Amino acid sequence: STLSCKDDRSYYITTPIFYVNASPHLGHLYSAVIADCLHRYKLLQGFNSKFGTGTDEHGLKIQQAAEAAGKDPLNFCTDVSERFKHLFNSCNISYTDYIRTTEQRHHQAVKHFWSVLWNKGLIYKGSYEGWYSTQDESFLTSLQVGDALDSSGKEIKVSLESGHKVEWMKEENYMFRLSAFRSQLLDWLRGNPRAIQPELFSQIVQQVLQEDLADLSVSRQRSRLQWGIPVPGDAEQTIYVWLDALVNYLTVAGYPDKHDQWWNVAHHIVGKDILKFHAIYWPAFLLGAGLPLPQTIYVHSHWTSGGKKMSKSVGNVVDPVECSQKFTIDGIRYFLLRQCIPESDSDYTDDKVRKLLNAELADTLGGLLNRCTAPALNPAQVYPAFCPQSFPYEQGGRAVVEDYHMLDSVKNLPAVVEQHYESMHVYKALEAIIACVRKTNGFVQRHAPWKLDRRDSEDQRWLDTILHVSFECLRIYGTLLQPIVPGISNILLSRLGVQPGERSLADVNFLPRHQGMDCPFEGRALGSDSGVLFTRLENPN
Ligand code: ME8
Repeated sequence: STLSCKDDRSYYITTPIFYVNASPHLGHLYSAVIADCLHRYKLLQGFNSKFGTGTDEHGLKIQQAAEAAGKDPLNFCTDVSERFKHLFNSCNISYTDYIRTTEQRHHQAVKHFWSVLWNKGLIYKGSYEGWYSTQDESFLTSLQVGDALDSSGKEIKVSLESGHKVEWMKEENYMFRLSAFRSQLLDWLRGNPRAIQPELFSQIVQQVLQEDLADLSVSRQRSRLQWGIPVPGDAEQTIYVWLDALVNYLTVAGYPDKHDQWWNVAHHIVGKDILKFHAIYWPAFLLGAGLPLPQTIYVHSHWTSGGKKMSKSVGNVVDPVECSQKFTIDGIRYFLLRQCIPESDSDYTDDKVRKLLNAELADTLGGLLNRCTAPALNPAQVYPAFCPQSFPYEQGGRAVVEDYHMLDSVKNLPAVVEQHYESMHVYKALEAIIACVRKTNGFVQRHAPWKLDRRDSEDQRWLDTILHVSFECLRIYGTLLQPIVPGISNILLSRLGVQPGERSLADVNFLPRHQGMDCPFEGRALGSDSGVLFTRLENPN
């Protein structure tokens, strides 16, 4: 059937679409960088990859923010949406579609989607009574609500999960038959243990699904909420912003009439704050509409600052534009992906960024490239030749057993990295890469090529062989790092003389000379740019 027919060479990745009630912060950039990394990785693998991001512009929260700013809502949304777009452009987030929920194509998709659910009898008119958090645009049960004091010391009710204020609401609404989907959702998660990753989050969702699900209110009275898409056939009601927002993933895929190619290979990146919407509501809507479920929902935890979740309402946000100016764009991309473990929160400090980037990008990776390309060791400035007689230790060459261990690690590295990318453990991929870079530094250190004498022909061949092996390692590292630090990888590969058409994963073929094959790079002139990958950051204090 067309529903199960997957195009093996297509891939579709999304970020959440971000609320435009305030400017972007580092947490938003983080989700975008993960998605960008996976998108670029798929392109390197030869996939046809689509990457959607954008802004979520409807709902009560935006309506109130625009009112508070004294602005027309659409102008208000356009201003902030442009800020997100500008941030993503400046950080090399290579999205292929930037969606705004105020666009016409999206209105059409949402109305169509609503009508499908309506025609299947999954939406009915009812009355809703319960807690609502405008900040989270979320309905909560009394078990999810607790007591707190607001800033003026007044007793209020808050969401236990987010800490945001909730209010009691009672309205005539349209309701979606969420309760009918509980067992189908459980079957989906049990049958697809990799549908929600990491595993921890799949467990959390399965736990929630042990209990009955209540039906979900999917509209608000127009008198309360004007800023949104009207319910088809009932202008007195506005569609609930989360139903509206989730459909963005379909809009980008070409819904309602040409979404098959992309919709069958969809992957979502989301923060754990919006797990319920993506892992329960969204799959239930899709099942209801008779559409395939996403292939993977990749969930990540939060960046905190001063121990608290970075958020506009707490006021502890880190400005990503400032960060990229202080630490460079590749620097901040590297830090975000290297530091954050999806399963747990990470606290941000400038000091951590500086230490990590100095150690890994400047000293370890930059140091290796500098050593191997320095004119003192490489006076001809070419990709050095490998001498098959100098290397193998079984045949009287000079390599030692540790060198063979290093070669094995580097040879396996692309497969290791691939496996970590596929499970969104980008930090593990980076850990594996940097461990190999250290091994190559150890290899150079061990054989101290600077002590060899170029006038002695045997020494010279061994020196070139050491450099050739190091270059081959660097070529692999540069190729694998492209999705993470595209700028630095480009400097590195260009310095080695590796051309833009030789940088895909199909080109990695590590150290062919060691297996008696030709190496296309040997003897090539090095790139003339200095090859400074990352300039050490000074401590400002
Ligand atoms: O929830 N650490 O939008 P939003 C890491 N419009 N990631 C963070 C973060 C932090 N401290 N803070 C935010 C919405 N994020 C809805 C989504 S999707 C159909 C609609 C990231 O502007 C993370 O991805 O509040 C989180 O899920 C998202 O931004 C929430 O962004």
